[in-house]
Amino acid sequence: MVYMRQYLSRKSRTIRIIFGILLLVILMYLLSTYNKETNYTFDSPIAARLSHRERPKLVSGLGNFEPKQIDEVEGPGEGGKPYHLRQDQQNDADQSESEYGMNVACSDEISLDRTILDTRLSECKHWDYPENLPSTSVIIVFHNEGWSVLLRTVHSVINRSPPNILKEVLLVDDFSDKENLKGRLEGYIEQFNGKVRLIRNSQREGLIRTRSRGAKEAKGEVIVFLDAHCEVNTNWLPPLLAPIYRDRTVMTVPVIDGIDHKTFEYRPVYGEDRHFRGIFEWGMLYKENEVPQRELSTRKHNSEPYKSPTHAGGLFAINREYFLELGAYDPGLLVWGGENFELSFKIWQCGGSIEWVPCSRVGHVYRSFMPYNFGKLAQKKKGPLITINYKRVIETWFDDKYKEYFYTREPMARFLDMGDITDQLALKSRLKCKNFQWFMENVAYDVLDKYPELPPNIHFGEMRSVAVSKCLDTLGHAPPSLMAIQHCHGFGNNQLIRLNAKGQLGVGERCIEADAQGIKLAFCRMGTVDGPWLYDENTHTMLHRVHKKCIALHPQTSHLSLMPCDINNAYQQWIFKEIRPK
Ligand code: UD2
Ligand code: MN
Repeated sequence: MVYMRQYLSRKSRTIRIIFGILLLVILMYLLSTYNKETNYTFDSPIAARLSHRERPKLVSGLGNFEPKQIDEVEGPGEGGKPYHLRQDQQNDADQSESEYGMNVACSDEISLDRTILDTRLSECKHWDYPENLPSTSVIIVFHNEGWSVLLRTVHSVINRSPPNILKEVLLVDDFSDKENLKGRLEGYIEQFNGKVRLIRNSQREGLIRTRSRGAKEAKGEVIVFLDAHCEVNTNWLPPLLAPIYRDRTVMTVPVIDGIDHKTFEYRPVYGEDRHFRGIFEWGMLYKENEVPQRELSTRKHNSEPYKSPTHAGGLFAINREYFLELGAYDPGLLVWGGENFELSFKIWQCGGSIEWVPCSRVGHVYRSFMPYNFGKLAQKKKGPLITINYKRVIETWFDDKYKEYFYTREPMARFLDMGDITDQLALKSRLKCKNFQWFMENVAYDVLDKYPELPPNIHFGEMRSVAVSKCLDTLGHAPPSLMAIQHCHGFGNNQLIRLNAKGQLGVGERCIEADAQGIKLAFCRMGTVDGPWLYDENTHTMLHRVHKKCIALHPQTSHLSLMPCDINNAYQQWIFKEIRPK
């Protein structure tokens, strides 16, 4: 009995001690969260948006991740300044520009660890993010990139990412044939002690499939894709990861600054107070539009993330498993183009969202031209690959009404073979994805303001002169530029003229207009789909209703201009002929 009592009192003492310790732990925890709440200057976007129910997820507190200080360094291209080669290096510069579409000779002179301009809003330095952000694989796919440009991308990621969050940089070589990329790369990346990993395709797959492969092979919880000619800016990674930490179905996109392809100058893309987001026109050209008030007003601070209908393609972060659950990219999309829309529509329509993150900045070199061909994959296809990709995307994700706008803008696409999209449609119904009308009303509500619904075409094809049997042609010149007359080649392209039911005459997304100099290719007036033209099916003349004159070809000079209409003059007569893809 005594023994029993002793036992009980010992037991209750233990219980009291345990209880005391527990109380102390709870007290300390409360004290520490109290400190966390009061210590930071700004509401963190993540803390601010976490509801009370979600808050316990924030197990390890908040951190700011800003570098202590950034030293000023002198040297070529330091601080992101432009670097100009000496006169006697000009040959190398020209040679590398024609090989790579950028001045790799200039890049070669600049340190792989160079400093760049911090282009962020000053507010950005004050945000706090969860300390236990998801581990991240940065995936860089490349095909025949310049050595120093590719490796500066890698160095910038290593130098400017928190080491405990950056799981790896995964380089995926899409079958490059340049000797240095084939031979020296393995040796070079040894200095990163396994943090940089390299895998290679055994045949050319194109960037889209190569990215999907990278996603499968990556080890991080989140994957971030970068083009192979980028430099990430100060503290770029935590702000990209925080929204994904909050919600794994958010894809995040950094703001893309420009790196000059001739001088490697690092330049901020827009001024302090302006925010842009990704939209599209009906020919599926990617466009950026100032963020509408409806979206801006949902935020408290100017540097907070905002929602965007789509993205440029190259640079973004996404939860790896979520990306794979969405089927990665449609494997039927080949090489280049349209994959940005496919992923965007899929994410939004199937329950996820896209946010652009002003506090995450990454520089990208826009090349002067595309230095590679599309390889064997493209040769097997009939017709232009990019348009085929677009067709797959719109046939999967658009409603019928919107598909018509695409075919009005890209009439030849109707005749292209896009392959089988059964799997894509099955995924769409399995994930119970919403229709395109929902997307247009709730997400991409600014698209129709800029690119209204398109009236049907009355004619499309080549516009041939009855007098000389040659065709109206843009000569591939950028607007504003004079139109000309050329041998009819029957391939469309610069000779694919469209006339719509509201009198707009155009080539692709551009319009044909007339002024004192002649008949010109011009930018269409934003937000309009009409025009001044009236085609007479009987006399074959093209009347400008405002000037009350007709398009005429000069018999001697072949110059095109407006002249008083003369229905019997063959130099004012035009025949439309429909073109089919060859
Ligand atoms: C833009 C995107 C790009 C991609 C493309 C459409 C940005 C800044 N860039 O074109 O990421 O979405 O639109 O598809 O948004 N590459 C390969 N295999 C190939 C061709 C290219 O691995 O067959 C690599 C290339 O080395 C580069 C990346 O893919 O690292 C993107 O190619 P790009 O830079 O030529 O595309 P870009 O910036 O013109
Ligand atoms: Mn690029």
